[in-house]
Amino acid sequence: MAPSPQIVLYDLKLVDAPGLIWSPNTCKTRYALNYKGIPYKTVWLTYPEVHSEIPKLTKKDGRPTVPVIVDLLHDSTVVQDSWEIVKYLEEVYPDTPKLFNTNSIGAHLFFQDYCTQKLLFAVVFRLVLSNMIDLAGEHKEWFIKTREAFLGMSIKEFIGDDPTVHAKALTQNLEPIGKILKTYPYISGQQIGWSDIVFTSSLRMLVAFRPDSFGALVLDDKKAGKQFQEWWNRMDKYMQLEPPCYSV
Ligand SMILES: N[C@@H](CCC(=O)N[C@@H](CS)C(=O)NCC(=O)O)C(=O)O
Repeated sequence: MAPSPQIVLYDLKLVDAPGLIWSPNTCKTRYALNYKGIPYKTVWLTYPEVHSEIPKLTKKDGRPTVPVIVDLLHDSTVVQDSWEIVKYLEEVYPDTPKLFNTNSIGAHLFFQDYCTQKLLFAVVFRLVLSNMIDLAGEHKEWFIKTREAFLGMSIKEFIGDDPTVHAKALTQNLEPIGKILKTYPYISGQQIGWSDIVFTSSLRMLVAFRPDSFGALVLDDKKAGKQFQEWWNRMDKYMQLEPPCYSV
């Protein structure tokens, strides 16, 4: 019999693309749960639902975001933020495969920041934002307004006029990561660690909205040769939706 879910994962859905896995921060938690083999179920929220439902769970002010988990095995503990969640899972589920191998937590945090700044904000978000707007359905106006407030500029300014600038920046910012994969099978070394989950999750947004660019700019990256492709294949089994045995 399929195991009952131990965790409820709150994830983000785009109205015109239900079931699409795309949100980088929620992917980090999803792939960590997959890697650790912890049974979970997903509750999908639209952007406005994140803003109406998440504060009820977290009882916190401030910008409501997902991922959030509710741990049904531990007094329905609520944890918000992908970084806080992985630290929680490492501590509360010590018998599952580890993501902070040995004493490397600081290096994983540094790499997470690198991916957020140099891949997601500097490049990927700019490449995919117009695709996201197209799929926001009835929430399109809301989405544009809240993104412009968050970015402090218009979408047009943020995206810029020349997409080749972003493509070049991606190639440049991938270079140090490709170098690691020339020597090691995983970014974390001989085995998967949090940095691998973070990098996969940052790329997921590009895969979801611009698979052509993902192929051309990442998998076929000239300097890395086949390294990104081979690493992506190694990570594949952890990148699934809830494994079927986990569904309720
Ligand atoms: N530092 C947070 C960032 C979470 C975050 O920005 N989540 C996005 C989805 S990837 C979100 O919920 N956005 C809601 C909004 O911007 O309105 C984490 O790592 O969990």
